[in-house]
Amino acid sequence: MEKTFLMLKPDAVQRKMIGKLVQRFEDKGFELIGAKLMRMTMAQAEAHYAEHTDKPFYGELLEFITSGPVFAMVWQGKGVVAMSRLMIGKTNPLEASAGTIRGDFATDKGNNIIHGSDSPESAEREITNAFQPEELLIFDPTEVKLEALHVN
Ligand code: 3AN
Repeated sequence: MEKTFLMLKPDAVQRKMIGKLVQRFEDKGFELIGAKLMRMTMAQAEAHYAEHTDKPFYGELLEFITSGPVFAMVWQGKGVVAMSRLMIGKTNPLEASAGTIRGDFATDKGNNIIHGSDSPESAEREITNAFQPEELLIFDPTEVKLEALHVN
């Protein structure tokens, strides 16, 4: 089953938005299989943003993401990578539609509330960078269905 790495950035934690942002993904129907408040080390930040090394904003990016606690999460579900990117909205707040997280809560390209993996391969790499395997639950949708059948 597909997984994605979502990370509420230091601005979201500071603005006390953890609850309402987690709620959006729960409401959508995805499964939360791992979550923690953490402070990214510089090494983790560099690994996370490795593809942006050449960008002019790379230094700012590292400085911001290590500036305070982040809330790192692993979510599971069908199409969770693409669908959570839709729910997050475009990087440029001028292009992020109302109703998306960035459209509703962000005004800045850098301090933009939340990160979401852009592919299942990135998700795998980003999850490994932030979580130990034993910090993640194993969620099997078929077992959940069977359990519900027993109850009824
Ligand atoms: P996204 O997070 O929407 O996938 P990417 O992968 O293009 O965006 O960029 C990674 C992060 O770099 C963004 N989340 C944003 O915080 C930062 N960023 C992107 N473009 C800029 C920019 N022009 N100036 C400052 N920061 C930027």
